[in-house]
Amino acid sequence: MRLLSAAILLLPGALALPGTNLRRLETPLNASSADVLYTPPPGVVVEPDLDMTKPPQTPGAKLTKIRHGPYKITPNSMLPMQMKNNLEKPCTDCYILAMQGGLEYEDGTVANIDSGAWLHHMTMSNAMRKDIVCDGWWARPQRFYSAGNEREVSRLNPGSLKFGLKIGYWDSFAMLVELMNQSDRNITVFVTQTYETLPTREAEAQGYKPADSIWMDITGCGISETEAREGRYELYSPIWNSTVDGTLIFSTGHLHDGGESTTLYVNRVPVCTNTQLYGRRRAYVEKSTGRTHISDTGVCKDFAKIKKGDQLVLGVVYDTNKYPLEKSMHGHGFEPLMGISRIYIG
Ligand SMILES: *[C@@H]1O[C@H](CO)[C@@H](O)[C@H](O)[C@H]1NC(C)=O
Ligand SMILES: *[C@@H]1O[C@H](CO)[C@@H](O)[C@H](O)[C@H]1NC(C)=O
Ligand SMILES: *[C@@H]1O[C@H](CO)[C@@H](O)[C@H](O)[C@H]1NC(C)=O
Ligand SMILES: CC(=O)N[C@H]1CO[C@H](CO)[C@@H](O)[C@@H]1O
Repeated sequence: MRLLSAAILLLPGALALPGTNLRRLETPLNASSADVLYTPPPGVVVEPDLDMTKPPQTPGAKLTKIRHGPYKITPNSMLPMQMKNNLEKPCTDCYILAMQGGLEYEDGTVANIDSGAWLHHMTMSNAMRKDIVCDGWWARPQRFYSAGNEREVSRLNPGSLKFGLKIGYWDSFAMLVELMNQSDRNITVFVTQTYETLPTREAEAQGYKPADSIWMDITGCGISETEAREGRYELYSPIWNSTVDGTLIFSTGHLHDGGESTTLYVNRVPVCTNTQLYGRRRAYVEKSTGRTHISDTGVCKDFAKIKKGDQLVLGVVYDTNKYPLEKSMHGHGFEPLMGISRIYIG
């Protein structure tokens, strides 16, 4: 059951459930979620939230938040995998410059660990584009965004770089979500995706070029999950021989509790390390136990150039002496591990 759901998670587009229920709302972030408890250690850069109450970072751009749901979750349970196809897009004939997933209650306040709600996983894909790494006859739709409960921002125009995901009429978005309720109440939540977008016709869009996403995974083109174990250890992805040339624009790392960092190697040279931060925000501290969970991932920006034939490997470090594993949702053992880095290239 668990494996099946994980397999489906990484194959958005493989399965269609009816009843896409979309609403467009513009609500502020809940203050408690934004409550920062410490500054990242030296060398770790965290991308700021996309904040609907402030003007977008990029001149000429617009922020749009799209809500998906409602999802009702009974106490003490994991909602079975939910798949939605043909999602509302934030725009057409435009570039997506930045994105951020979220989870909120009906009234728009943030739903997070401090009230028992977890955005366990969300993966967004575009059925009109092929995955660059897993591109055989079994090619998958391109996974262009994903988040665990850390809900990180991905940005395609950091610094002076001008890239975006170019979205046209035919692009078709799908989303897979896995949600968890650790509270003793029934809860109703909405998954949100906030986009910063720029119409291609705007003067500010001049000089922008389309980007793609690269999904590096310790299970290669597998189901992204591997068995949890105790101790300090490293896990590696298979080698991917690049089939593209370009600039590595931005990257994030996704690990589960116990994880310390992900590192991307190009021809065996480390080019980027994404460090996981635990409990940097109040919403990621369990109220009853004080236990902290991954709240942020350090990002890399404009960090390398690659050429066709370069060999890319993702290495991830787990250290369960430092950060305890997450107990299984199913009564015994631990949740499986993940090791993923999403990288944008243009
Ligand atoms: C939102 O933030 C306020 C103020 O910090 C807090 O009182 C409230 O409980 C939060 N709501 C939720 C649903 O977490
Ligand atoms: C949750 O909802 C179900 C029905 O939807 C109900 O039977 C149950 O009593 C509710 N639980 C709580 C704790 O409110
Ligand atoms: C990647 O390239 C190396 C050396 O060029 C080659 O030995 C290897 O078979 C290639 N791997 C794949 C999966 O194509
Ligand atoms: C699976 C899970 O997260 N269960 C939790 C649900 O909430 C209760 C009460 O807060 C916890 O005791 C469970 O561990």
